[in-house]
Amino acid sequence: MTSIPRRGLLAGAGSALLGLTLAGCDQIGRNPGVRATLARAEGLTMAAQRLILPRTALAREFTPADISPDFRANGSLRPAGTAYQNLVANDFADWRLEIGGLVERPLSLGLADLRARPARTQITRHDCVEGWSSIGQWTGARLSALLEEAGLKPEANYIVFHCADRLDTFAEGDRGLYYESIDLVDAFHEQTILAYQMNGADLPVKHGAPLRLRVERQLGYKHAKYVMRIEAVESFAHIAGGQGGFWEDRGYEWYAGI
Ligand SMILES: Nc1nc2c(c(=O)[nH]1)N[C@H]1C(S)=C(S)[C@@H](COP(=O)(O)O)O[C@H]1N2
Ligand SMILES: [Mo]
Repeated sequence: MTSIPRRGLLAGAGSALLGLTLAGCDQIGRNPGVRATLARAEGLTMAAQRLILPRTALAREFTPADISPDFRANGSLRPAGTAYQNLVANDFADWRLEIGGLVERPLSLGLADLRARPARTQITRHDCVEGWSSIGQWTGARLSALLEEAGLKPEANYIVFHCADRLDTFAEGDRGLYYESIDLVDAFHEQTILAYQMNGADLPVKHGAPLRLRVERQLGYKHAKYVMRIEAVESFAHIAGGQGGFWEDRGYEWYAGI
C-alpha cells in the first residue's frame, strides 16, 4: 500500500494536480473533525485518497444573468401543522435552529444570530433526480463556521439535518419525517451553507423557509429544506430507516455526487 503524508498531499498534489483552492485546503487543514477524517484516510492507498480530495473542488458558479426566472419547487411545499404555521405567521421570529449531538457546545440560534455568522453567496445549478434543473442565488451561513463554533467531538462522522415536514404521512414516527445527512468532507466544503436567502430575498416557504441546506456537489434531494435541528453523529444507522435520509430509506443513493 502506498500512502503519502497528508500535508504533502494537501499542499502539493492536492492543489497542483486536483485543482483545490488554497482556501479549501486551509478550511480542511484547520478543522479537527476533518483532520481526524483525513488522518483515518492516511491509511488508504493514494488511489483511494484521490477519490476523496476532488470532492473539495467547487461546483460551478453562474452569473446573475443565468438565474432561472422560475426556479421549480419540489417535494414538500409547506410543512403541515400549527407549529410551522405559527412560525410563518410570526415571520420566524420564534424559530430557532438547534445544533447538538456530538458537539462540545450545543447551539441554539435564531435567524438574526445566523445572519451575524460568516456567510457566503453563490449562484449554482440545482439538479433534481426527476430530470429538471434550475439556477438560483443562495445566501447563507457557512456550515463549517457553525460546526467550528459548536466544536465537533472526535467521534463525529456525519452531520444530520432534521426537517419540519412529514413527507410520508403513512409512515410511523420519525420514518415519515424528511431528514438528510452528509459526511465531514461535504460539511466543511466551502459552498456548503445553510441558506436563509434565495435570489436576494428571504427564503420563500416553498423553497424551505426559514433555512435550507445547500450542498452543491450533490443532487437536489440532499438539499434539506425546513431545517430545524442539526445533529452530529458517529453513525446514522439508528435514525429512521437507517440509510441516512428520507429518500435513501426508500432506495436512493446516500452519496448523490454530481
Ligand atoms: N424538507 C425537505 N427537503 C427537501 C425535499 C422535501 O420534500 N422536504 N425535497 C428535496 C428534493 S427531491 C429537491 S429536488 C429539493 C427541491 O428544492 P426546491 O423546492 O427549492 O426546488 O429539495 C429537497 N429537499
Ligand atoms: Mo429532487
